[in-house]
Amino acid sequence: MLICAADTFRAAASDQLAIWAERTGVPLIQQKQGTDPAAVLFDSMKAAKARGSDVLIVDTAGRLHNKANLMAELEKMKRVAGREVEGAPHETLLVVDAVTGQNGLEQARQFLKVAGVTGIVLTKLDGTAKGGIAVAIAKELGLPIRYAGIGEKVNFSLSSLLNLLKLKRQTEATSDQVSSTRSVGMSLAQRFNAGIR
Ligand SMILES: Nc1nc2c(ncn2[C@@H]2O[C@H](COP(=O)(O)OP(=O)(O)OP(=O)(O)O)[C@@H](O)[C@H]2O)c(=O)[nH]1
Ligand SMILES: [Mg+2]
Repeated sequence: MLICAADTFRAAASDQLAIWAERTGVPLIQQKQGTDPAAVLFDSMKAAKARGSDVLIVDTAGRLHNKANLMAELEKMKRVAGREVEGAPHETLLVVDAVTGQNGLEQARQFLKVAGVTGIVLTKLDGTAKGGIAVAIAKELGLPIRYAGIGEKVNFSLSSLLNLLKLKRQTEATSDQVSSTRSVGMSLAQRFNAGIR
């Protein structure tokens, strides 16, 4: 697995991601602030191929759906990904904060159109907001809610994740043993359960 820090817009984005990469033991490809995100993506795809990584997770900068140039940047990234690896990006997730109001639906509609979003990540469910907008998006646009964020923790190292999965299979326990979906570990667990590599 490899992480690509393609949020080159916000000064701290790459540094924050580096902390999570370190905590989870996943290598990170980053470049200096202001670099074309499609260029970081290109390098990351080359690196993922060279290292034989099965999964490349790409973090992109948040943007307003009505900023045409920023939406075009996303389109470009999608093109670059598809040129380097057939069928990529295999999944494009839109992160929706649970406190997002009704305009989340319009945002999702635009991101679906431009970036071909395939699923929703609903964050901050540990707060008081219930994230009803994600249900509206899922219903109206037919997008699955793939992950839910309930606070920021790393639950697993890779080895403890594998142990957990073994344990889960033995006990046929349900996924409520796994409490945080924000961590890379949880994504792996879910992918494993779903039979996706
Ligand atoms: N309570 C809570 N806080 C969260 C959760 N996920 C993220 N946060 C916090 O929300 C803030 C924004 O998180 P980021 O990960 O920077 O959000 P982002 O979507 O990447 O933002 P941009 O890329 O700048 O658009 C940070 O202060 C995080 O610590 C969550 O599931 N629960
Ligand atoms: Mg971000």
